[in-house]
Amino acid sequence: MSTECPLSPEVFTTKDFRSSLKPIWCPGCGDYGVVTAIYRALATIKRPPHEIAFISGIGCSSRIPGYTTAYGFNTVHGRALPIAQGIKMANPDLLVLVAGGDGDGFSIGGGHVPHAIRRNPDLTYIVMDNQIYGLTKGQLSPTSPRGKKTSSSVYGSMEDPVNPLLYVLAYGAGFVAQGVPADMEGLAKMIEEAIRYPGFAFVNVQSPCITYGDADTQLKTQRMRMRKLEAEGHDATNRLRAMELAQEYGRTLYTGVFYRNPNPPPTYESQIRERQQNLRGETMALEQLLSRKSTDDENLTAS
Ligand SMILES: Cc1ncc(C[n+]2csc(CCOP(=O)(O)OP(=O)(O)O)c2C)c(N)n1
Ligand code: SF4
Ligand SMILES: [Mg+2]
Repeated sequence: MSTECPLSPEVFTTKDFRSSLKPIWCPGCGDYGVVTAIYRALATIKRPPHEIAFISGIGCSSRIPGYTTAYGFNTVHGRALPIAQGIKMANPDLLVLVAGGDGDGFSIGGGHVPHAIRRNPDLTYIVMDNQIYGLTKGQLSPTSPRGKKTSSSVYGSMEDPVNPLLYVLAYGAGFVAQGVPADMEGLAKMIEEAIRYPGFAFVNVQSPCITYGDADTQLKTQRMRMRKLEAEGHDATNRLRAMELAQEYGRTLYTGVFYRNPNPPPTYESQIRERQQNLRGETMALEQLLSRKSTDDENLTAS
């Protein structure tokens, strides 16, 4: 794709990615911090907004594409990943970001996650994990802790939560990280790294819901609870160790890169490109295909 843009790539700042829409999240919602981290990451990537497509599902968190100047598509609940994959296949040169909530990604959309991972398109998937259905006024989500009392579980949840980190690691995601808006610098850096990773990259953001979330998930508490993987000396190329650490989800608040595949496999779109090139010359022209179809139809009617 042409990078002809009135702005020189050298001068991109966070402002170039901030749209004129004013976010309507509750004051204090963690998603404000996530969108700020995304602006910062995009400013370092230096791709103009018209080369970026930002796809989301439905939820408070899924409003995020509208707050950026990238092309945006606020799609259907749980269907951001299939739509993003289609967009990436149609135009592999676009930088495609996907975002949504824990409900969007691991409840209604949970079935799409393994298939996106095994195809390995070059997408960055950011989940704002607030352990609640925020938009629909605070019901249990797939990541709500056991015992959580909500409008849909007045006596407390009787289910164990899904572990998003272990889930994506188990299916083979090449880049897996977790961040918190309380550590803006760390979050922006890991989103940048996720975008730069050539393949499916997943960032779980513990993004507090101030309205329906628990006190121990809020920004102030995050600052005290977070433990940076880098400071713990974690080797992000060690997948088994990453899986061990990921088991601490819901107990220890690890932040940073859990896993980065040191030998990224080919992306889905690069394999498609290769196959198209290999098959060039063997494929039938459209007129040939259509005339063959009408002959087949005539034979079928005659028989
Ligand atoms: C097919 C369908 N089912 C249910 C809904 C209702 N609905 C909208 S958002 C949502 C859950 C949102 O939770 P989450 O994805 O965690 O996002 P959050 O609002 O917490 O950011 C639900 C159940 C819907 N819009 N479409
Ligand atoms: S309900 Fe929760 S998730 Fe939704 S905007 Fe308000 S604080 Fe954020
Ligand atoms: Mg949620």
